[in-house]
Amino acid sequence: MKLVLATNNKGKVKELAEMLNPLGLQVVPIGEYPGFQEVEEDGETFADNAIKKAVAAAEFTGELSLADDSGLEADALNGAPGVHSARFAGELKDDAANNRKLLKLLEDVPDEKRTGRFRCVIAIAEPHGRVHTAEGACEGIILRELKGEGGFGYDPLFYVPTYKQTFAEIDLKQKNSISHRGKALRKAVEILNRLYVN
Ligand code: ITT
Repeated sequence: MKLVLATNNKGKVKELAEMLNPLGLQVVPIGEYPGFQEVEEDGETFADNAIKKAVAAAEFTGELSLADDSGLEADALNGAPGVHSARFAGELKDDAANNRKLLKLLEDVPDEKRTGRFRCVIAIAEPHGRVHTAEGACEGIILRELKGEGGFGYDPLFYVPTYKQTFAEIDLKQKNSISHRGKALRKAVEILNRLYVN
């Protein structure tokens, strides 16, 4: 059975594939379906947007589809960038510009108030059928400067106290073991195993 990954974010694809490939489903990125139009992510919650992306992909491809909507919430910014994480600094999705904007907004925020979390909602949609969701969160500290070369997005600013490292300093397997996406994915894998894996 095919499982379409309804994301154009290469960082997400790597992390999702690492955990989904062992299932025995045929995991196919949406990029392999020419003509699929990126949906407008105008939902108020991660769940709204994840469902919208998964349903659009399932209807376009006629295959079981999985989408991820995720983002970083800074407590000192009342939860921003949140659902606007990908385009925080402007219309283009620009990780470097997003990180610069976040650093600027948090410039005067003292260390003890630089708390935040990544959140992720994964939606799995059948073509014209059921939709399932699974969520995960990971608490951390937003640093004052970038640290580490790996990962994507806000990873170099997101410090995990238990590892004493940022998400950009740990490897993909370690990140999946504690991250928002890893937690949501483990729940999604349970759903896939129960309902769709023979
Ligand atoms: P798709 O909609 O195609 O999946 P996207 O990047 O636009 O790709 P989102 O709308 O869910 O996806 O935005 C998620 C943004 O949140 C992402 O672009 C990063 O800036 C940030 N983000 C989410 N998970 C992250 C992670 O694990 N590490 C670093 N940044 C992350």
